[in-house]
Amino acid sequence: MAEQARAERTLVILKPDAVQRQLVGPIITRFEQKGLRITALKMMQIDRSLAERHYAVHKGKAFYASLLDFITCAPVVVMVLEGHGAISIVRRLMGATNPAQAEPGTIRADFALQTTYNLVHGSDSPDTAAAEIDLFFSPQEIVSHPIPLGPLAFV
Ligand code: 3AN
Repeated sequence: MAEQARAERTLVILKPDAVQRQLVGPIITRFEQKGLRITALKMMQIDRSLAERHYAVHKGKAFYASLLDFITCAPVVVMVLEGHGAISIVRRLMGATNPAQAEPGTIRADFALQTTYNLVHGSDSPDTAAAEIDLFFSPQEIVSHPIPLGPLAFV
């Protein structure tokens, strides 16, 4: 029998370019169609301090300042997605960081042209996911809902 991936939660951010280009719906649709469940969702404006904490790992890199400017320039949509293997599945659906190298069929390949404006963020490991979820959501904002009976029971 094939090994089953563990049910996981991951943080996804639809960045300012996704909101301004009105791609929130199409991007969320891809995650939902895959079978991932939304357990938290909100629109917000990321302030400088939150952006610095979220992107701390990139401090010192050439693109750090422009990354902070961009993520704080306009509203974003943040969400927690849940499902078996959610962390790696979200990253595969997103595609490579540079949209020019992303596989066709991925979000970044299909909707974006350049790395600076690559539409979407997804946590890259279980530890990062836990820390990022904690950064953006209080426990009360995360609404766990069991998989209903019926076709969805198989995802
Ligand atoms: P990913 O979002 O694919 O995990 P990371 O974590 O390496 O990629 O980078 C975080 C974000 O920083 C990217 N989504 C992108 O917006 C920006 N970024 C990464 N590398 C570059 C780069 N070489 N030039 C400009 N922006 C970059």
